[in-house]
Amino acid sequence: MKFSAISDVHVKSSGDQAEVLLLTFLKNPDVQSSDVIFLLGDIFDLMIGPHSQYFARFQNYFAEIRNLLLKGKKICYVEGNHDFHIRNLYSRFFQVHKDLDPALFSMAPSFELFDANKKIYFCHGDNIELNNPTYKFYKAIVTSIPLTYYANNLMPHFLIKSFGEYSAEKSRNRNKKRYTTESDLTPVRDNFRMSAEVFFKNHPVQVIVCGHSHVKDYYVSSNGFEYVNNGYAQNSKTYISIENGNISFKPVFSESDSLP
Ligand SMILES: [Mn+2]
Repeated sequence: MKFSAISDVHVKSSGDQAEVLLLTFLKNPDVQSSDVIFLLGDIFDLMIGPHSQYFARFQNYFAEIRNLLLKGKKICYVEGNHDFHIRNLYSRFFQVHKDLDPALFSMAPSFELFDANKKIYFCHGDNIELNNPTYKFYKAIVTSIPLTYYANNLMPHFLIKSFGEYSAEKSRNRNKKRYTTESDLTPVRDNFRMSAEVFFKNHPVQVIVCGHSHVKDYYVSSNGFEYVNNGYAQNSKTYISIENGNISFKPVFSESDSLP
């Protein structure tokens, strides 16, 4: 079996470089020949709640998802910390597109598959990350029952949009600071390797695929598992391919694509 996975694309608006990358990934013939396509969170920089405005704002993306589903492709989506409370958005998508098979699309906090004698675990990465109490607190709040209800039923779309523009600016500055030099990357990379080790102890699998850290990494543990992270997609310009249990990074753009 062949699996293709991407995360942390952080599409802000239609037509930006991140969207070009995402659409090129979804149209890539190698990706389209996969048995399952995994979208592992933070695909969008801000998508919260089931607002149908997203269908118009990101019409190219939804058109491509429609194309893939029409071809019978399976898509698995894990919500990230920038794109969440979107389960009902996809329910609406399938209500509008009644010709599509909703069984081809799954959304879950993580996915576990068995192929080529390997148990492969797919997640966003925030669920396994250790040593980030501020983030854990934030996550507990935004996924709490009252806020989930608010995001799904009451929160107006324009409020999310203006909040997003504000927080995107903040995270741009933070990412610039945090992820530019090697000395800055190493602690994050090592914390994720350690997080994978701790996860593995309680949950033995052969492959752990995640994102969230924005640090691209492939690590073979002496305990007998592999950990792979595609990093910040706009930097790496790659995706993760797992074919018959063999893991590789593949370029999103082929020679014939015009590179951004
Ligand atoms: Mn994230």
